[in-house]
Amino acid sequence: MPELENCENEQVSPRLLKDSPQLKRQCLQMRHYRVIYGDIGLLPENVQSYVEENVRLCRPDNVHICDGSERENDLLTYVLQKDGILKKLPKYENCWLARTDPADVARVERLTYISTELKRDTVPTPKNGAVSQLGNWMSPADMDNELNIRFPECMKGRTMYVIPFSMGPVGSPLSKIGIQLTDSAYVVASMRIMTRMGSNVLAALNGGQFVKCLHSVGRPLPLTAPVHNNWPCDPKMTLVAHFQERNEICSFGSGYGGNSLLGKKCFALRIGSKLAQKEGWFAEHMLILGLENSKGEKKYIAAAFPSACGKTNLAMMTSSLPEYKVTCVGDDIAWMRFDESGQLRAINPENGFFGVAPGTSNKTNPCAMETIKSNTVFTNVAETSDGGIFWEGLEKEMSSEVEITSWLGDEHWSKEKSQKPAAHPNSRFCAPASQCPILDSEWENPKGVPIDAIIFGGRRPEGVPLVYESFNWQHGVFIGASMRSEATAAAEHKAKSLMHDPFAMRPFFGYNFGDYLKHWLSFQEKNELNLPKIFHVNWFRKDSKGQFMWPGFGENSRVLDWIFKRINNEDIAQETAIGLVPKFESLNLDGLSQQVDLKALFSLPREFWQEEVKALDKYFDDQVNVDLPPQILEELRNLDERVKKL
Ligand code: OXD
Ligand code: MN
Repeated sequence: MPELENCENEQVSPRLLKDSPQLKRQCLQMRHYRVIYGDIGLLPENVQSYVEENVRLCRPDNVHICDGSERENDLLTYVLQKDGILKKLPKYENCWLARTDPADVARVERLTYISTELKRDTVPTPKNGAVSQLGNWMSPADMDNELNIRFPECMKGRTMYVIPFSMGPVGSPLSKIGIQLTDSAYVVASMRIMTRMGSNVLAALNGGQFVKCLHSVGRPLPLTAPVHNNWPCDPKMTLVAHFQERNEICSFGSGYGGNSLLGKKCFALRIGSKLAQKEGWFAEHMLILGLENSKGEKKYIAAAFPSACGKTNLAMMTSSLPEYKVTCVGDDIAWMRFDESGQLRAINPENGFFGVAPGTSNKTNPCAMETIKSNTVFTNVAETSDGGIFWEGLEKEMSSEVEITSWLGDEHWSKEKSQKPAAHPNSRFCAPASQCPILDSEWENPKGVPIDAIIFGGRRPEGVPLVYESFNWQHGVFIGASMRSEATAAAEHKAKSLMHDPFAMRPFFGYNFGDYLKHWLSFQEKNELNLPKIFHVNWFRKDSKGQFMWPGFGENSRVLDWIFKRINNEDIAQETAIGLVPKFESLNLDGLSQQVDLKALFSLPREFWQEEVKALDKYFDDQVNVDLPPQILEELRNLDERVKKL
């Protein structure tokens, strides 16, 4: 095991410290905690103060300043194995399995808050006292009280890790820097994959501003109650707070994914969307893919789908049309900004994939399977007796000889006899982007990639056609606002219920959704901008027998082909009540793996669309109320008129 650096415990006069910043730095290392890794004196002054302030609050025994090195990673995996949190998966190279407390398995939306002085800056006021579905607000003063119940001494007996990280390529003008303080080594190991983390980030920070990210699992030592699965957490006290006015995130009680890897949803979307509104750009829940045809012509597309709707599969798609090659820039988040020539450009602020494991296989996503063969942390998947992993969807890809141990530790799991799935439905792989075999060559271009189209989509079993294009930007914004999808296991909601999920951002808005819509609409007033075309897709329509009407996965390239040609303004679209759909002969169906009924796939049942208009009207009226921009209402009225004529 690597050597640790030791310091003495010692008390130093506060007056002396005040007089000499240099002495203060040296003495900091010798207070009531030990700096066991790194040199606190080398941190920029503003980072040092942030660390110091929270050391005083959380009282960790040790402080570890992350440098992102291999040596550090070896140390962390050693500690995590010793603590029983990570288990090596010998079948693969440098792959690890973590199993959480079964009470800490997903994002907790109901415990996730945005704090602003004015409630209306966070959420629209719903009609008739209804509860907002567009975010949770708490005043900064009340939130500070909540945090004061939780954070004091919460890291006693533990190590506080200081993680300097960059969202986006280090030094890109589109990137932003955060400092996360956490008492979870699992979080450090995951942040190392999901962000650019380490000493070079501090150099790029160069004394500038950063987003403050404080995280604790909330289980100081010695423990006062048992920990399940060696996974410390405190579900009863879990709280994820965002202070928009001070660019600060505080998360308590959960070690899982979006609750604890604060660069992802908390920073890149909730804090990010507010920064984007202020600074004139977009922080969106979108994948970014490159699409190149056989003539070498290339387009980049950003696509928003709710959690667990196949974003990773689309971002890494193997095209079934041989004339197209898909490349991946990102699978979850896009930061986009118009450049000086009016072209929208996007970066993926992340550095890895935190993908939903179940359903991923060599059939559905061979590139993801290749990506996760090494250097990957798996969480809540099942384990096989030959030292590998298993989840629902891999049945045909493993030998019948091996035994499966479920994520809950059921050692002889079998589909037939076990009541529960082998892997948790929200189990994940966390893998470096650099391992993706189809990673786009421009994915780290500090200027971003040029975006030619934006796609919105969701799981819509009924009524919504395979693809349609908006009439214009404003209509496109309306389509984004109108997104609905079946709930999935990524958060605590019941699967299969149809939820409104505008822009796939419902759990991630960092400010009032009405203002968010105004922000999107404002770009149509800027004539100098080359606004991308906007589309809506639905791979999930079912027939009367409950069968999917479209094969999906690689066959979705046929839809991308149509979108590609529409970006080039080819005359292959026909107008309908809801938007432009393909002239049927323009969809390339050569060699399609399944017979499809195009008429049914594109049908627009009048009753369905009338109900849809009603549901949207009610949703906008109840939930967005007076904050709904009039342009969205105008689009809804226009849709209503067109649907009447169906
Ligand atoms: C995710 C999510 O983890 O959207 O990407 O829940
Ligand atoms: Mn997501």
